[in-house]
Amino acid sequence: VSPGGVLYPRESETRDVRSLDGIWNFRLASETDPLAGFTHKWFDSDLAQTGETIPMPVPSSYNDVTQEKSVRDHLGLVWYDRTFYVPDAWREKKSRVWLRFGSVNYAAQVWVNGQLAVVHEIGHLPFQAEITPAVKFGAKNRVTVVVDNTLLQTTVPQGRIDSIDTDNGTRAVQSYTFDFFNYAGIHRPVHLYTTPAIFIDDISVNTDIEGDLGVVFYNISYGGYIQPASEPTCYVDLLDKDGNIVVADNGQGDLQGRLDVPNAKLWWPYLMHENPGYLYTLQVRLKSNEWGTEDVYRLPIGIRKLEWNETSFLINSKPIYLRGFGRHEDSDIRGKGLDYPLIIKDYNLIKWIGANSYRTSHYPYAEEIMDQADQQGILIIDECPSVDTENYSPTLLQKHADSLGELIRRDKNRPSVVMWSVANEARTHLTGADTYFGYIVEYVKSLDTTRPVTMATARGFSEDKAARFMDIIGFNRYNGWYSNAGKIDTIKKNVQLEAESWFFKFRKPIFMTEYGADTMPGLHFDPDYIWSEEYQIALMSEHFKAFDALREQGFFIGEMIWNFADFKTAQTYTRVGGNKKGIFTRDRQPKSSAHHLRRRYWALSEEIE
Ligand code: BDP
Repeated sequence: VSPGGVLYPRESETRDVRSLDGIWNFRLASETDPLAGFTHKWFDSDLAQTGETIPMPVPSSYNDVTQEKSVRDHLGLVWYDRTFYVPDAWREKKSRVWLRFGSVNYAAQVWVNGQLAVVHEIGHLPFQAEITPAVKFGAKNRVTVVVDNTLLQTTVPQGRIDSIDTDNGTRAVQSYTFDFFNYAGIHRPVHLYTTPAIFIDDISVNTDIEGDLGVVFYNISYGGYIQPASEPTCYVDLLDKDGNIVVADNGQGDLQGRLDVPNAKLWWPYLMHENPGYLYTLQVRLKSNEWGTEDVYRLPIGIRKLEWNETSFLINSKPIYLRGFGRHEDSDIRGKGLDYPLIIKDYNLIKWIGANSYRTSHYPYAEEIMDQADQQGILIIDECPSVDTENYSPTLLQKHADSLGELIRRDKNRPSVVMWSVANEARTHLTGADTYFGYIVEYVKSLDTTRPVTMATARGFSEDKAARFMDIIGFNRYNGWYSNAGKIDTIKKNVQLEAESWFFKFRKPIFMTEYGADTMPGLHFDPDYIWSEEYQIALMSEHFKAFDALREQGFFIGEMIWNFADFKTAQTYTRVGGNKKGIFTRDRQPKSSAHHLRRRYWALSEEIE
């Protein structure tokens, strides 16, 4: 993990933020000479001289935007660039200038005016660099990004390059076992922003509850300080939702401290309180006397307390039952590109259906999506990009750990994040899985002890070697689908038996992280028959019976259906236009199952909360 923080760019009286989103220039690497962009320095020269570009939206995946298969199925490098102006006023203020990417999938190298600015590997995570020395103030600048979507056995997630025989000779193709399309490109917003010379680099917050008292522990780090100036001092206030100061700084100027909030308004999940997702603002002011500068950053925080034991998971001392989904960042045209209307539509659907949670299967979601979870009180199982993990190696372990390190650095202050998920369906029966996941969990614990660690397990409880390291055990199982397709009378017993087996083996809270059935909207069969809307409902109802029986036993803490919405996958004969296990279609219209789930989730909420 690169040093320093990755605080989301926020405007303040000391910080400017500009968006570099829009239409960028784009081109694929040359097919005959894939490295031509490097040898001919496409990042240096006027691109018009080195080849044709096409317009490409940022943020977006590039795959589905054109009419070309060569773009959709491209393997390897693609190049993006655009120009932007840097105001002269930024130089006058002696600002530092930063460039930040919300995420680029999978690996990226970035130049500003021909100077290498930053490299980053692993998609779905932000990265940034100070670019002050490279920018031209009061003038036009160029940013160039080369993106590589190649997945190998040592990337997170893993993939493989195969060679296939075609009519025109052999061709390298990307293969992967995970079940979602390997969309690529600049997926999330790009920001240019400034900080003062001495700046707030990172903020860590933990909260606790002592009776009516909310307690906020904070730890601030700064950057840009050069000796022998006297060290900067830090002032921290807490503001309520309306912007009133509720706890003023004690005036000591310490970087670490504790704020006591009498009669604190707690952060509650959706449907457990009339004001779910109550957020305070931590206002941090860093002052440097000798330099005469100040930096101000305002971080939204929620006051809540998590606890877990052998049978339950509690928020603010109340046991929680998770009603939710596995999801994907996925939609028509933009693929995994951030889309504001889609973000809000999805939360509206989540609330319409009465859910209180979801898992960010199978990678970290955009910060703009996470912000809404904080604000609307949706509980998040925050998953790193490790899916179908196998072929355990030291290189993979290091990168997997980095993905978690970067995820925790990004999301550690979010009240909505209530568990870390270290993998989806890792091949935990393989030799080495125990040492590997032992290390991974220890690493997560070294960074955060306030949240439980989990994993969406798919191996059986007798062969799995990793569940013992988890605080909470999630399992994925496709009863009535991949096993016993069409035979719903096998579901209830099997789900119950498996959940009980996990519990009695490990004495930890258990939840079902995936179950479901592919369903073609509009396909009807009575009596129910696989792929029909009737079958999806019947399969769900059998699961509900098992869940209700399990809830009575006291250790079963939640159900998450696979999937919230239909999504695109690689081309295979088991997928019709992608995975169809959504209870919403890909364009977010309800299948019959959505109404069925809605009745259950609302009834559960009334019964439990
Ligand atoms: C599970 C995976 C998920 C798949 C799902 C399915 O965790 O990514 O989409 O199966 O096959 O094994 O629908």
